[in-house]
Amino acid sequence: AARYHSGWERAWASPQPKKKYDVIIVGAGGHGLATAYYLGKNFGITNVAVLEKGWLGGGNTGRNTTIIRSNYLQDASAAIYEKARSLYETMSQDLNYNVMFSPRGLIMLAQTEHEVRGYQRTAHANALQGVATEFITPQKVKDLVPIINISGPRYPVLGGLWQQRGGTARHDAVAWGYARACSDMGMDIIQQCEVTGVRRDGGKVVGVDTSRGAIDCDKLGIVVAGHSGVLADMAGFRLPLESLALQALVSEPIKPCIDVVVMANTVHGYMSQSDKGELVIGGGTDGFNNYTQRGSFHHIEETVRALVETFPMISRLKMLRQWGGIVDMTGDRSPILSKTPVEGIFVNCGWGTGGFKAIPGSGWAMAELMAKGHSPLAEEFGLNRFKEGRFIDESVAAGVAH
Ligand code: FAD
Ligand code: PYC
Repeated sequence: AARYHSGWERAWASPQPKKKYDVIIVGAGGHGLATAYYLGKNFGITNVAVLEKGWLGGGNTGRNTTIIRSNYLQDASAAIYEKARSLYETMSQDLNYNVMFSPRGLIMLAQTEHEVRGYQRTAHANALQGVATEFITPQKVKDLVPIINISGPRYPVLGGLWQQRGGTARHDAVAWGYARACSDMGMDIIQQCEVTGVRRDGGKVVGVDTSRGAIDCDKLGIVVAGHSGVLADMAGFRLPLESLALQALVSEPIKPCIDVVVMANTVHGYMSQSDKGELVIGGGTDGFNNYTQRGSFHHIEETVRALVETFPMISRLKMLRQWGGIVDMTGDRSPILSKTPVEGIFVNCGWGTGGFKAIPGSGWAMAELMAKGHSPLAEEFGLNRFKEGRFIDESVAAGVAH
């Protein structure tokens, strides 16, 4: 007799690597998989392999706190993040995979006069960019989040930047949905396949060395978040990035008590409630560069202490588990989507603490860049901006303390 757990179809194939592909993408996180997906969907390029050293979605894509918003200050950022947010609206239908997109609304609290001015400015910029946000009063914040303490003690709530169509999605499902769609298009997603070297013929890429042998390619996309510097080193160039751990934690599950996402950037904490009832909580990055993909006690204490002032009821909660991911930080807190000094190698990195929300827009732009050599959405995010001093400063919109 068939057992309950038998007869399941594999969502994606598990092929042996071929000798050569038109395109290899290193990293089966959301950005790598979305890049592969749009290469196939928008440009008909399907002789593609996505190589992953661990399991797909096991990097930051499966470790983040799933916040989706597009309330950035600069025009180039608003364009790519809003493209991503709008693609999230129809992602479940597009992939025929339920990614549980939940546009429940998001508030960034203003808890200093400086933040009031900053977020009012962002609301005006967003209006010009066609991104729907508004600056709301403390009373409206309280109406939206009854559990909040708006009167202090150290930092009273003075207002908030509200994005009604911001929210969350199920992070693993985003990776799984893209992976299944890529596999259905005939692409090879190869897990447990670590890239250990990049092979060049003079100034041009010709392939990679991996833990499963050498594989040739015409074009290579490096999409490995916190390990971007390591891959760039293999290819013979440097990237203006630092890698740090960013941690998060969840409480024990409780009854529904907060149905929007709240970010409190002055006290350095943010919170939403998962469908299971856990409060999903995070704060700033570790204060030193590191590759430790795990949590630490000081982080729980710092983050929860900060949030308790604004949400006193969480002082009674038990925390259930914590974890960390390695984020890739640029100096201007904006991503890099770019050609590189090596012909045929492209990088998509620098999403730092905020790239989950960007996955579909980033994949869309990176695929266009790799297929055509240029992309309007990626234009401003090239490596040349660091030489030209043309920074896209999003240190406030990043929302997470660094
Ligand atoms: P990843 O998902 O990390 O994928 C990269 C992959 O490359 C990994 O699977 C890795 O194993 C693989 N790899 C590395 N080296 C090699 C190699 N040599 N060979 C083969 N494969 C390799 N963003 C938001 O927008 N909202 C949030 O609420 C949010 N919260 C966050 C909370 C935490 C705790 C963390 C850590 C991050 C958070 N982020 C958030 C940021 C977001 O998670 C990342 O920006 C995003 O997931 C990056 O996706 P990626 O596909 O580039 O990287
Ligand atoms: O980018 O919105 C964000 C975010 C929240 C928490 C971590 N990143």
